[in-house]
Amino acid sequence: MGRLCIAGALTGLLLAWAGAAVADVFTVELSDKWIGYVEHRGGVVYQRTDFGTSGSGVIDPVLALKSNEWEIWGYNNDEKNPESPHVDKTKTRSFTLDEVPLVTIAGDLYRELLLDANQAQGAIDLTELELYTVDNAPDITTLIDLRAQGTLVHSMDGGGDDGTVRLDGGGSGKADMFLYVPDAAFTVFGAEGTTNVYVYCRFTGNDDGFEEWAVLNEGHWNPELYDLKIVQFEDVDENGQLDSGESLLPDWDFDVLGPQGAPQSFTTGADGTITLKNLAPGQYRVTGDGKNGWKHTTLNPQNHDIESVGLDVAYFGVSHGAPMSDLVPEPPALGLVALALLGLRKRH
Ligand SMILES: [Ca+2]
Ligand SMILES: [Ca+2]
Ligand SMILES: [Ca+2]
Ligand SMILES: [Ca+2]
Repeated sequence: MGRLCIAGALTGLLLAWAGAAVADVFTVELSDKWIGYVEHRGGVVYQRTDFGTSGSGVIDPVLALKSNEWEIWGYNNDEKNPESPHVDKTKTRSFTLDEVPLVTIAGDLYRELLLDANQAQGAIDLTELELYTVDNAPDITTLIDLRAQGTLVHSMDGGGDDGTVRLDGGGSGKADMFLYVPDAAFTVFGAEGTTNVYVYCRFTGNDDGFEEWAVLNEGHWNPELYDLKIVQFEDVDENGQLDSGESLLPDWDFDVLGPQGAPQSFTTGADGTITLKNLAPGQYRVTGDGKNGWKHTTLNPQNHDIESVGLDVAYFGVSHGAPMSDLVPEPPALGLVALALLGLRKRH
């Protein structure tokens, strides 16, 4: 699935969310290193991360699955979810809302959960995720009871939609995703300390244990959510998309005109990108300066709206050769080829 397809899926998701009755099947590719996060269903944020968990001492597991089966599922409670054969009883327990860290995003409060998936080969899909609150009841032992007695906080699916979040999994000790849920979405019963939180999840494509949900002792929150990332790539096949094998290009200039007024100039770094941090909300007009002997293969300039959260990555493609209107194309300069090769290095 190409990156622009991801954006299309996101757009479809948002349209489906806005329309409420429009059914949609979509996959959010958090396994794609360039996609930092998406906003999903009522302001819930799924953020890709490489956050290290081994030896940090700050991770407190609440639900773990440890099966190697292709499809696995479970939820947390003190009875260790006897209904599911996949639950790791040593790392699964009930927990209450006061244990879930609060973080602030653009002035709004969110609750933070962390997922560390593990996968030997390829990607693993989180196909179902439901969060519930239940008043002072840590021992619900069937999924039917949980869905009947719990107050729904968030579901990836619903309204006829079927969402999937694809993760690369990686090894143990490296988390895959932060989940940020608006604090206002949680129904609090008597007190946060007696409001139990349930996480129900289902994965497919699994080939290796463990999948583990945890809370941190302190909220983590990555401020990159306010950022706009500009990506300059060599669009070899001129299809307007950054495809596998295409290079990221350092030392390309861009002008950015933000809501504050005067345009500013930036140059792509060694990784072929520019990241503008902590932006004020508003519209940003990004113009690629281009270079002699190259032509644009994507829209230039591009307008990007920075809101509280969103998918703020601007892809700019160029390819060798003069614009179509020129009759005599120039051969690529060796220096530019060398720069392009530098851009081949992937970020990790
Ligand atoms: Ca992992
Ligand atoms: Ca689903
Ligand atoms: Ca696994
Ligand atoms: Ca391409």
